[in-house]
Amino acid sequence: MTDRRLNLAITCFSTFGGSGMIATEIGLAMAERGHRVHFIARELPVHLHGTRHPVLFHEVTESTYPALQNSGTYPLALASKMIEVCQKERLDILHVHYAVPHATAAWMAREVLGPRAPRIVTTLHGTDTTLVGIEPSYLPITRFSLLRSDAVTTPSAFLRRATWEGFHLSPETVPIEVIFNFVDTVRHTPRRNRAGLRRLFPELGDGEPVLIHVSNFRPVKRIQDVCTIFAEVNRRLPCRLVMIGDGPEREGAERRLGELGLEERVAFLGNQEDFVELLAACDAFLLPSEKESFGLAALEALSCGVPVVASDIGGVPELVSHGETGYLAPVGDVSAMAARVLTLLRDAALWKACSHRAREQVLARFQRAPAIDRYEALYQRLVAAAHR
Ligand code: GMT
Repeated sequence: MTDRRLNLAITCFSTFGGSGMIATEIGLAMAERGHRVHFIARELPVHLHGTRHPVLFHEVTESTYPALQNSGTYPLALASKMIEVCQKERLDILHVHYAVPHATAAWMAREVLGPRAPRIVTTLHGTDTTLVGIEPSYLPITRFSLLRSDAVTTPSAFLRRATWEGFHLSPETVPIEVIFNFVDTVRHTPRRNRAGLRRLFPELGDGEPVLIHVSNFRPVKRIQDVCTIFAEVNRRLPCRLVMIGDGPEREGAERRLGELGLEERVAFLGNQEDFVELLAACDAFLLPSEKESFGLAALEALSCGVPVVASDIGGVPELVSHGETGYLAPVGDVSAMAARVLTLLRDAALWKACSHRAREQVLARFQRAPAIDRYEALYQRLVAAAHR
């Protein structure tokens, strides 16, 4: 059977964050390949802003009826929008990113649509398995929604294992395909242009190292560890820190760095749509997270040839090779992480070798096109099976 032009809808969170970014990239790549692509979401996903690709956006709107305030009607409104779009568009595939509550909304929609329902693909991203999904209030319905998905994927082998364990599932009950997250290696390419860093830090000395952290500043990211590592490195080797992203832990970090008298050495930039030039000019990426199913921002750093110093947890060892493209240390071991950063920064030959290998490994394992091929093949397989 020859491959067909697919009619595909994607649901994701629209804000900054890796899951929305990957979902958007998949949609855009499918549109580039000639498929008809819809996004069903609360708002236009940030990474879709300004796209020249012909994708269709369907906004999920919730009731403002007073009795329903704070009653969590988003999953119902989402399921209703999925039903509406499916009925109108005769979708082949509904690909939901982040299981809670997207996989459950997709299952509800499918129940209503009956035989006309599209195939459901669920991509788990991280805390939907390791934190929220396994909370007692969500576990039974999330587990059921995974069992009812036609295909489930994870961005790392770690998350696949964690999903089977956390939800008491098995390869027999829910087969899970690992499709690594990916990066645009053309956009994220090594270029050591420090002009942007100089604008941030007018006093930046030639050769003065700059560290960077990018995240949603949630507790799992251990932002205080970023501060401690930076303070420790800076004590021995004056350097700077760029903090990109926003979230609940940002204020505490700003306060702490202020108390340490380091505010002049740190730039908090908040959420940024395009920071690749700054990232590529930095000397080390810090990711001391408590949990991390993958670590997309670290992958972007590696693609730019920036070595990563991170916690040895979750899916991180699948993308950072200890001693080759960066260093891993136990969660919370800020002294070890600071020592590793110093080793890298003080040895130019070592830094260069790490940087080179980081780029090489990303080119070999995390390019966009092969990952998109895998998703496209998965969709085609599901559609072909549905027509048999
Ligand atoms: O799960 C989350 O906390 C949010 C999610 C996101 O939307 O960014 O992050 C997860 O998905 C990313 C994309 O697959 C991964 O790169 C992150 O490692 C993962 N976060 C965690 O596992 C904490």
